[in-house]
Amino acid sequence: MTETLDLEKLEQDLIAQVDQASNEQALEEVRIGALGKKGTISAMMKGMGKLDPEQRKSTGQALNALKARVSQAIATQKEVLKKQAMDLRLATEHVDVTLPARKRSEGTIHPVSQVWEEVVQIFGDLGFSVAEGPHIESDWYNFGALNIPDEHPARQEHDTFYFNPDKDGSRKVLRTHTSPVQIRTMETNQPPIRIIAPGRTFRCDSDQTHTPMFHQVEGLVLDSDIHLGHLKWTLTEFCKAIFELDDVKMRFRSSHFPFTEPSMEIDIGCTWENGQVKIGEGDDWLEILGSGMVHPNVIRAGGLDPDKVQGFAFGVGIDRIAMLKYGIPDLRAFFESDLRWLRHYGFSALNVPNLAGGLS
Ligand code: 2NM
Repeated sequence: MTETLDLEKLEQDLIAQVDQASNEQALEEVRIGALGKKGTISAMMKGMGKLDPEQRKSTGQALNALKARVSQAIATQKEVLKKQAMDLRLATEHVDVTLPARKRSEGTIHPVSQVWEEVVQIFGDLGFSVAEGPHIESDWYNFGALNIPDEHPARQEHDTFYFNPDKDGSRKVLRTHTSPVQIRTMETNQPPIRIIAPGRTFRCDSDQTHTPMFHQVEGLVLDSDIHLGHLKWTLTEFCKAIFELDDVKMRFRSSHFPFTEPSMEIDIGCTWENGQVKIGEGDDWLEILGSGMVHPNVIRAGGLDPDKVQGFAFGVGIDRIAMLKYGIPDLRAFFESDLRWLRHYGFSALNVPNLAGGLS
């Protein structure tokens, strides 16, 4: 009788503990306390060895039944606690999918970067690859190899930034054009060569239309049979593509550069409508490109044989194209890092120029 009462009391106790367990950890402690190796029910089961067979049978049955009910109560409580925990997470960790995904980026792509990328896309489509080289150059790569001898007036015209003399007396320069990249390319590649060299260039000059650092793309095509027709077609295609026009009026005007012979400056037709330039048609002209057939001395300086290899080269100002194409009036504002200017003239970083999308 006392035995039965003890078991009833124990069951009430355990069930109360189970019901009071407020989390899975507390419930697990209750389970260990009752059903674990050293738990109350387990201890009572072990103690049965001392009972006589009759008692052992009835007590055994009672204990097994108790164990089953307590186990069931624990399992039920476990489900309740699990659901509570999940409900709490769902209530506190919810995501409002109607919120904007991410704040709009505050940065913009600089017009120079935009045009740079457009030029790379256009020439990439024509089979050109991109070549790069150092900003600090030797006199040879910047001048000598380009058929500009020591006493040549172009050295003054280029307003070169010179470094202090090295130990051997030679003075390095900040490259005044990207042409040194073409020389380096000739030294390390065999024709056919089709490259453009976009990059920063430096001249000691600063006014409304000049900044001491500016951006150029130069190009070089060399093979055994390249002629003026290739130059004209390539640069006409470039002008149509960069200004996003089906047709563009062009003029190839005889000129002079030390590194090309013959040399041409290329103008495109335009009109002025109340202070704004309209590109592609009209009776005025805008100078856009310098170009020519690479001088034999330059091909030789690049380590190639001018009797076997010939081709054309050209140069275009990226900053100037950006001003014309996107109607930006003052060149100096390009490099002042004024956030209002950058927000106004900048491009979305997600709007990457490509020919299929019409560039800009
Ligand atoms: C220009 C105009 C004409 C030019 C020449 C070369 C080289 F290295 F191949 F000889 N690169 N770029 C060149 C020719 C550049 O810029 C107005």
